Amino acid sequence: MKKFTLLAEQGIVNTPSIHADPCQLNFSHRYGVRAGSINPNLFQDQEYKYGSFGNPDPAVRARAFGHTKDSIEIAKRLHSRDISMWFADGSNYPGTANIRQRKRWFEELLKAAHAELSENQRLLIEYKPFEPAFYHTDIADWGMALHLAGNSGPQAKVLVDTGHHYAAQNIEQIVAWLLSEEMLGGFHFNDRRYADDDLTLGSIDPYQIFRIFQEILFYQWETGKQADIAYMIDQSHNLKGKIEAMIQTVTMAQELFAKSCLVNFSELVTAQKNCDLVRAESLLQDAFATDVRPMLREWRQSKGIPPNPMEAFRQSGYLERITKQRSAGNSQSVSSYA
Ligand SMILES: [Mn+2]
Repeated sequence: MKKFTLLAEQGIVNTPSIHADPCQLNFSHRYGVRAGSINPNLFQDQEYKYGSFGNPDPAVRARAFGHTKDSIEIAKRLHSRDISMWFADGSNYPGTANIRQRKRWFEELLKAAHAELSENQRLLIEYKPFEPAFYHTDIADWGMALHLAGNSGPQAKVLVDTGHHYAAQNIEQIVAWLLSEEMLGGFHFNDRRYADDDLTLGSIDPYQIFRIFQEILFYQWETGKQADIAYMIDQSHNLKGKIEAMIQTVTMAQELFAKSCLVNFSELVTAQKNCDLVRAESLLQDAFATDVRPMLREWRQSKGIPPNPMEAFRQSGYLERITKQRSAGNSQSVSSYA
């Protein structure tokens, strides 16, 4: 990915897949990439059927916390800054879970997890309204995640997965509020049509991602601060080739980010002040409608990478080579809702 797009230099690592030997992940020497976020897996084992941090059984809560502690330790060894916490915890039927008690357990255990961080590490708390739980989810929205992050300590921030909202929810407004509170820690990017579909970024609604980038750039322009955000990708490609889908994602993100850079913020502020609605709206629409692909091709060439990453990848023959090599080992599959 880095060779073809210059981006995507950090990978998300799910524990416990690397429990056996974290040093296997010696990415930096082998491929010039680093382990990015470490994600404790607190949802796959049957033991977590009734929850992890919110499980009524203290032994299960202790196990979940122990795994979180181990994950933070692995992150330290890999020089990984962010530990991303996503919980499948919730319930399927009214009356079956003590919502307030579970909230207190989350408060306690996330605070305890925060205490394990080294001073440069961060705890990112992700939210999701439903699935796999279909009645209540313990961290269902950004307000709950914000409360828990604030309660945990100064190094805890909120992680926004673009697919983890109800349809029609205004995600860029959530982003603007979290930026304003200096509580936006990172993104899991993907696109969706119905629920948490984990489709390729911008495949359904590219204007949505543009509007998110525009809010970030507007914040930076207005405050003079650099937003410290981990940009991550959380997609699931069952039908598309995974590498090609990732190249699509990165090039789409570059295009949408470049478009959002074209918004003239001083003109936008003036239009907003004067309640010139059409002018303000047009500033976004014109930027979004601009074809930035020729400029990106030039930028890539200036960096010594192929102007068309997808074409270069297809011509490299890498996929055919690796497919042949790995075909025997691909019979196992792992699924995840995160
Ligand atoms: Mn996610």
